[in-house]
Amino acid sequence: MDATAPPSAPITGRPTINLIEAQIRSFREDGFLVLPAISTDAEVAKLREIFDRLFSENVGFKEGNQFDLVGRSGESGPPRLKQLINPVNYAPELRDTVFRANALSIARQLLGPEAGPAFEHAILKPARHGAATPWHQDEAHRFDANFDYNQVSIWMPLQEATLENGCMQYVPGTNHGEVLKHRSPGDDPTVHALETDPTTFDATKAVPCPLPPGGCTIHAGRTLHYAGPNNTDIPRRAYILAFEVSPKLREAERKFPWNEEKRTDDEARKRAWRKRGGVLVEVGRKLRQGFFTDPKRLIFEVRRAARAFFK
Ligand SMILES: O=C(O)CCC(=O)C(=O)O
Repeated sequence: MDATAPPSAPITGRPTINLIEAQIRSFREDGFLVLPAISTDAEVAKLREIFDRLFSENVGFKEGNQFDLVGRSGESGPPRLKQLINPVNYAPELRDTVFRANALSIARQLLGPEAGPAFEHAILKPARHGAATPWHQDEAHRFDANFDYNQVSIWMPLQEATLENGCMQYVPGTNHGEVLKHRSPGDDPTVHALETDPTTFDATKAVPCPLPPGGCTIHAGRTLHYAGPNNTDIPRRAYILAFEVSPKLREAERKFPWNEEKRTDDEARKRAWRKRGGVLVEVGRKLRQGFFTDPKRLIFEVRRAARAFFK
């Protein structure tokens, strides 16, 4: 999913879990891993309340940070796949969680000690009419194709995740390939989501990953994944923390034309908000996060800001 602004979330708690060698090997081979628990029951119950409030109050909408991933511009009707970018900016109590401490520790085991938070998001598939999240690779969403990315996403459901409500599904081994051709669903560039061209992979190899509340899946930036529609009477909520090592400028040029074509309503709202002074808020959030202390990160951030400005 899109990484537009880093969360302002120092991580203070101590991790309570560690991966073993076999899990690290399995992640490297398959591009994903499933853990039965990364948080506690009490924390998950509290997070459910927080996210239900953030989604019902539509926080971040004017900043372009809350939107329907599969909605079309001008379409009326209830959203079918709501996403909130960097919820920690709207609920500071999310800064200090067992989930965050464990997720960072796991990310460092998988990516190396220099890995840090990249961004975070929450996804709500409403009861009965929650839409499928199309097949995609997260790296395809990256705004600047001319960097090499090394990232992991740690996906935690806030209730049981099942095939019926849209648990995560992965195609093993796709983490070793290139970024595949993507497009906007229905070839409509006003839709935020991306989908992989279905002729470029074999979806019959998908592995569904049902989970208890507070369990997690971990996937790499190129691992192909999908989550089905929510056909149950209960909303399917997920909280996702993404980590990365500072992206490095590539030698060979690369293009993600599907992103150049995008014309989403949330991006228009974000641009308008930045012009009204939101850009200062964003810089403040990045400063708090320490994004300007690592020279490689700084090059990446400055270049990204310049591209967003001149787009
Ligand atoms: O929660 C979902 O439906 C999809 C999540 C996803 O695509 C991701 O975390 O990269």
